[in-house]
Amino acid sequence: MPRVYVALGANLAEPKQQLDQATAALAELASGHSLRVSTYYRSAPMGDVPQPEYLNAVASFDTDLAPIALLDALQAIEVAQGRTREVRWGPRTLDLDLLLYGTQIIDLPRLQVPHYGMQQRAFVLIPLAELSPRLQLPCGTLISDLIDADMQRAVQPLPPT
Ligand code: PH2
Ligand code: MG
Ligand code: MG
Repeated sequence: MPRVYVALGANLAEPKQQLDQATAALAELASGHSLRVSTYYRSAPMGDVPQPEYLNAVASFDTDLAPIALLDALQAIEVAQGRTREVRWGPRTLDLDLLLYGTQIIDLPRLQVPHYGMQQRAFVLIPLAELSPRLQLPCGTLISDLIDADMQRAVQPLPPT
């Protein structure tokens, strides 16, 4: 059964509650008790749209769902949590991005895996490395080799409550 990695992001409507609720929904997609979730990290918004800071995390789990069925399930969770059609790079109640699906490379109109931006984004790589420090991308790149000191400084762990 493939292990999948999903990036979570929120910057509207109580971001911490959005991530907590999304985590509970992801548990329903996970086989057995395979769901793991990173620390939540605060970061400044990437991109040119003025908007509140983000809360980001990464989840991993094992699943029987095929890639498109998983994408549908992730989008249904986004919609259930109030996601509407919005501007690209703009604010959102919840964003769930499929980062990795086992070791597969997927290039479909609706789904590109590995996620196209993940290699450059501190708010993805830092929580990903927290969950799986020795993880490799399908191309063989170690994610730990993509992280530098600037990235470490770009995210602030949210203290557990
Ligand atoms: N998502 C965006 C745009 N900008 N910035 C941060 N820090 N985190 C995000 O998840 C994010 C962003 C649109 O998906
Ligand atoms: Mg998205
Ligand atoms: Mg995104």
